[in-house]
Amino acid sequence: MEAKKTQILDLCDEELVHPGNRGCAGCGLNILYRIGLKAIGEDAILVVPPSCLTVVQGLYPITCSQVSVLNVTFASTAAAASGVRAALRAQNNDHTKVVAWAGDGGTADIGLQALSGAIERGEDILYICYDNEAYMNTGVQRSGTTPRGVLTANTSIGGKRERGKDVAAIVAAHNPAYVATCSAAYPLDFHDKIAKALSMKGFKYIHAHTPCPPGWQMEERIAVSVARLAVTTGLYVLYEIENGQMKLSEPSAKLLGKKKLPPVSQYMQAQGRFRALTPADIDSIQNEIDTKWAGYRRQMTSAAA
Ligand SMILES: Cc1ncc(C[n+]2csc(CCOP(=O)(O)OP(=O)(O)O)c2C)c(N)n1
Ligand code: SF4
Ligand SMILES: [Mg+2]
Repeated sequence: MEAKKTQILDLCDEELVHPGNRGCAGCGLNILYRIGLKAIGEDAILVVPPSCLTVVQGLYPITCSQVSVLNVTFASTAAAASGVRAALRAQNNDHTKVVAWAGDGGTADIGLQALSGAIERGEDILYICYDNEAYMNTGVQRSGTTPRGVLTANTSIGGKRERGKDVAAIVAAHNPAYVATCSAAYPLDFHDKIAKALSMKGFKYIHAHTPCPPGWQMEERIAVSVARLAVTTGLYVLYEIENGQMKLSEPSAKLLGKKKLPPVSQYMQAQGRFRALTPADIDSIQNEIDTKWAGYRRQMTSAAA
């Protein structure tokens, strides 16, 4: 049976993130951090590498977070989280949750081998990657997940040449207990996926798309609507994978019933970082999206037959 979906008024009143941190206005990470901690609760140890999240959390003794946080080196997040779980096990503590929370640079690039090892070992941890699609904390350099054509501080004219890595698919290929994708435009979906993941044993992974106004070169006030467009145009797909079975989550599943999705150009034109893309580049991205959704529709039809 499907678990009841959390509505905004069901969220716990307690704030584990205080207002007044150093995150930019319109930051998608900030939205998910506040709502995510409501799902995680106080009995948790967060493991966080260098990233905008460390800036948001602040420097001891001034911090916005009401949970224990272990700051670790850039490459070691999943290995350090494994060590925290082992230390808790040695204390016979099976109630404290261990949550690694890292950016795309710390996950897709330098932290990838530690992540792969922790999944293979089946460590009992939840790993959350918030993906703002670049190294934002250090001034917007391209990361492994930066999409092709995006302009960053260290890409030349024409933007990034390579495709972005699909980290959720890389993780899913390891066959962990749970994989899900989320978006800052759907924070309650993020909340419920965290709650579900934490009810399971073994390695759980959540990949969350988070808009970043300075890095994506857009006004703060449109950040959430731009993140929502990534989902409603079919570019960024929200799903869960359990026991090897992929299931579209509600915001994406709803798109299956639509004859036509909004064009992806709406998403790209709202952001300065895509300005190097030509109309032909955008057409080719649109074709990839159309092909992907034709595949989902075929799967749905054959499952119903
Ligand atoms: C070994 C090492 N190399 C480089 C850095 C500098 N550094 C700190 S944060 C960061 C960017 C992190 O990017 P990401 O993980 O995507 O998080 P975001 O800043 O986007 O939130 C870098 C390169 C470092 N701390 N350690
Ligand atoms: S640079 Fe981007 S990710 Fe970092 S705090 Fe600002 S909006 Fe958030
Ligand atoms: Mg990043």
